[in-house]
Amino acid sequence: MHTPDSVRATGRGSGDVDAAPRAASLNARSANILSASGQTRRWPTVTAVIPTLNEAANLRWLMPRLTAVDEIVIVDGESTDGTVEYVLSVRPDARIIVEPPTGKGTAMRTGMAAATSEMIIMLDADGSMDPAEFDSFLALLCRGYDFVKGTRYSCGGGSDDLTGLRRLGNSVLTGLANRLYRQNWSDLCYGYVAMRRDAVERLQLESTGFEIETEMCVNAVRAGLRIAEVASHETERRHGESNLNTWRDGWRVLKTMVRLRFQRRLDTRPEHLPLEPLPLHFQTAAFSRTGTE
Ligand SMILES: Nc1nc2c(ncn2[C@@H]2O[C@H](COP(=O)(O)OP(=O)(O)O)[C@@H](O)[C@H]2O)c(=O)[nH]1
Ligand SMILES: [Mg+2]
Repeated sequence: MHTPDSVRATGRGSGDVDAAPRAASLNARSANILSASGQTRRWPTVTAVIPTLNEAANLRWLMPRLTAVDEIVIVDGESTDGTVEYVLSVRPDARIIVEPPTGKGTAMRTGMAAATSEMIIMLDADGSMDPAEFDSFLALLCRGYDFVKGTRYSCGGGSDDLTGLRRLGNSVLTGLANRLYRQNWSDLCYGYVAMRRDAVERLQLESTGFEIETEMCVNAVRAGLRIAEVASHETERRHGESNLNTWRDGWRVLKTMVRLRFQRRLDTRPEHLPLEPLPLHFQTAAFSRTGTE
């Protein structure tokens, strides 16, 4: 994993075309919100972690929509299409980590380790995952869940991107994971995921490729994390080709979930705190705040 000398952090500058809406949005996030019980609660800080491999064309769609986060971490696999230059031209405050293109899993682990906010949201750079859904993930984390995974198979979710073969493979792998780990998930192989930053270490991730999504889910079980699914709609990748190979990566997912099933449990949290209801004011703020248009 790459160390901080490859991290570039720059201050906000005049080239930041979205500075005004973002500033307004961040003010809304950091404002204290009066709860029903009269106590004030604060939105947690949020880092978006985004792996990129030649995604400049797609980032023209995504970057202007990343208004409601406190930190953006881009882990770039030495893109040759101007990905890094584009990000810095519109978001000079983004943190960019460049490392060899050894797989999405490696990139995500690097990004999670670099994130500094209380909550982390992971999404692809290809424009298939909409930041307008951030609040659905964050609301569940705020209630006390540690790990919230998007699902394209519950009411309100969907996919324009899955081929028939991938859909079948995902369904078989999800069913198997549910058997092996006694879960009731509806979608295993989906990379739109959010977690508390203190969950990162507990997950003890080692994957290098697309099987990282499976490893995150099954290690969340093995570590005793509180897991929730939330509906998400995946659109088609906007430009370019997927880097995923259905057979090769499906096989890696299968091997990962079977291998981990027979390893010792990870350190588990002794007991869960009760889930908190979200006060009404907090909910209202959650669903009116994301400025993505
Ligand atoms: N840094 C880095 N990012 C990668 C690598 N492989 C894939 N990605 C990124 O991971 C995300 C998911 O990849 P994608 O090709 O969209 O896979 P799909 O969503 O499963 O079709 C995209 O944002 C890619 O740019 C890699 O080796 N290094
Ligand atoms: Mg994708």
